[in-house]
Amino acid sequence: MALVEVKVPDIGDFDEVAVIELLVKVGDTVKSEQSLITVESDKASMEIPSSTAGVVKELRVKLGDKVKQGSVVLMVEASGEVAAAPAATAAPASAPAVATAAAPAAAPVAAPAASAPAAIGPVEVHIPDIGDFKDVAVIEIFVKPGDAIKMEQSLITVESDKAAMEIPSSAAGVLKELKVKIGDKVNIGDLLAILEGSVAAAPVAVAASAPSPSPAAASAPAVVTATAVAATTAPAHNPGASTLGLPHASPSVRKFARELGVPLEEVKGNGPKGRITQDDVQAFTKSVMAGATQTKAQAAKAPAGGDGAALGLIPWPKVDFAKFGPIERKEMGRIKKISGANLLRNAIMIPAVTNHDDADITELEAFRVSTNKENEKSGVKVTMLAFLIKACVAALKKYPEFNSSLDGDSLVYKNYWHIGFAADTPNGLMVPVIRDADKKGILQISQEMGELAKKARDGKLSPAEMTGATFTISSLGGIGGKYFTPIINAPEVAILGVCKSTHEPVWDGKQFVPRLMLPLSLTWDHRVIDGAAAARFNAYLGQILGDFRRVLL
Ligand code: CAO
Repeated sequence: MALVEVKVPDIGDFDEVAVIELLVKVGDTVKSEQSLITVESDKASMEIPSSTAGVVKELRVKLGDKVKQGSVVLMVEASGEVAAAPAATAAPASAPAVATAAAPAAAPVAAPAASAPAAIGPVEVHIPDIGDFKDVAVIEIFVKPGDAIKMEQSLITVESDKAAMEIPSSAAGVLKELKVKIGDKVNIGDLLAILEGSVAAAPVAVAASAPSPSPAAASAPAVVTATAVAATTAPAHNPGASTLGLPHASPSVRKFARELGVPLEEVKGNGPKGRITQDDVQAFTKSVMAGATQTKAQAAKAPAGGDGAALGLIPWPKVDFAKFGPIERKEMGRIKKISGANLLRNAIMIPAVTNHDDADITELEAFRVSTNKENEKSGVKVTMLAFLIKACVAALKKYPEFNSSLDGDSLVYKNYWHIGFAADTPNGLMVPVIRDADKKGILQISQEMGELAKKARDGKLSPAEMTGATFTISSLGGIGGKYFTPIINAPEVAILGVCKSTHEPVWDGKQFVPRLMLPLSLTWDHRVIDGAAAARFNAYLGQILGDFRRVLL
């Protein structure tokens, strides 16, 4: 198979355009017409397609290189398939395939009618010669009626499937009317805008070639054609910054973002000189889907206090409480606001189910009381929660999906067991984390819990002490209650709620006997965990709490 040079085709009057993206690497199999690199001038970026199918053997350009028509882009071991257009010319290496079509004509086009240099009054701006483009879509509009438009100022962006380009105004004035809207398909000569109130500063060449307006035509709008994108007077484009607030991305990335509904202007570019790549768009989408990022549109739809508009719900009731009696208004604390937002997201986004069960802790409580008596002098008090943490670690090891997290379509199983516990503090709910609870004994866990709970109440927990939990326990055992439905602490997939143990009559096969029963409420994410697994988890937890020796098995 022959090695074929793939060259930059005819890209219009562009000279020395920069390579800003490499879309293939050595070893890749490319199809004919597949985009190989993206190049960019000061006003347009375009993808250079391959005129040959085959395997990439060598890349002859790198990021930042300047290329022009005829520059060798890469070497392909050709498989025989040749682009349709180039095949006709039998010049596979440098055929002007799509890139030629993508290349906007640089030269101003003669105006079809008068364009006097000093014409004052309405001025029509038309779509210039934009190469072989036909029916290109308007994808961005930068101006609105009433805007003062400068000569060369970009009015709109049009895009084909391979290139995007800005169409600048060839006249200065106030925009009276814009004749296109997003999604419109435009062609050379289409009326783009009407300006008025200023001098129609059409390119001299155009004006000079235009016939003098006849007296009859004097009051009619002067007609100029916008210069094409490669106007030499246009300010140099800084790829690191956005153009007129436009995000810096190639046409294919823009198209990709548009298909996903991603607002490109909110995506941080990690490509060369801050360019937004397809990976950036994907990462942004992932982050939004995971709830870690909110788009501006989402934020606007969900005002503080969450009126449910984003969910299509009826508005939150607005009540003048003072009408019914005296009131006092207090701003919610910072922690309550933060935890509130998290709880709301978790409650809405997680298909959560709660299983309730009871564990017989008669013997365990007796053991705990005697241990505390023995250890009275140590100052460390063993609480039921410490046993619960240890028991949960054993259950999490037996049922690892409870110790996992969802990441897109994948489940991340964690081989560490960091257990968070909800702590009630004067400032609101906090969740300190006991790290590596599997490696710690009950006494150490009790001691750490005491220290962390105190730090939480004193508002001294560090972020590191509140992150990384794989499972959380919320114990209301010291307060009361029977069962409740705790909200999962995302990205965890389950949480155990514990209430106050009480003596209850339990049938032992012959008679009812008083046993100390601990109410357990396990909430789990139904996307990850099935009801049967949850029931098994609770049952196993109950067995361990009933006889802690099972942990050793
Ligand atoms: N059943 C019966 N008694 C229990 C019990 C249970 N499940 N759990 C604890 N107790 C008892 C303890 O033995 C202790 O009694 P003594 O003082 O007689 O020994 C008493 O209740 C107080 O315990 P505690 O609450 O101080 O200690 P703890 O280890 O159980 O809990 C902590 C520590 C930090 C979790 C707890 O103080 C706390 O903040 N709990 C609230 C958690 C919360 O707000 N959850 C809701 C989250 S959702 O909004």
